[in-house]
Amino acid sequence: MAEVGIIMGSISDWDTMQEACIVLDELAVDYEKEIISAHRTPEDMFEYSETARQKGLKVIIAGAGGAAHLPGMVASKTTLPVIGVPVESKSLQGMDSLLSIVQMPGGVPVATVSIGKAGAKNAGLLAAQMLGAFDKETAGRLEEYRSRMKEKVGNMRRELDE
Ligand code: RP5
Repeated sequence: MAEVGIIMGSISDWDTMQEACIVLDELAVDYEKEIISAHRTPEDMFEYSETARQKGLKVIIAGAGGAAHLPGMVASKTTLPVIGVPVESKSLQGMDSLLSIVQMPGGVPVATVSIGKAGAKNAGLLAAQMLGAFDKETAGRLEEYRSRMKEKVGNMRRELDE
């Protein structure tokens, strides 16, 4: 059963948002993904947020670009943690998305990650870490993930010395 819900405003966000899916696959965390637009399908957005908990979701990752109101609006209708991914926009390189997502007024938090693919990857990792706070198996897989990163640095050092 999916524990992480990944939503995005458009198919054009998928290139970015798939980074969250890739890392969740690596960590064997079940997730679901859907396109839900705050301004084009607002009813679906509210339905998704209002039913997320009863479906068994524990964390929502929401990615959007431009006037990126999806993460904040989803957060307004659920007390599940919401992680917002600012998608890089063409006109303002994602600064618009970042500021739209990060500048939530006090009261309804959205945990905002960095712009673009690195942000989406970190959103996946952060969601797994939230689950890992209550689940030893996920926590163990996160430790292994960190060990693999450490090994890669070892490889870089050997490459540098060659
Ligand atoms: C937002 O508008 C989406 O999240 C996307 O980042 C942006 C552009 O959408 P498209 O015009 O590519 O569908 O709602």
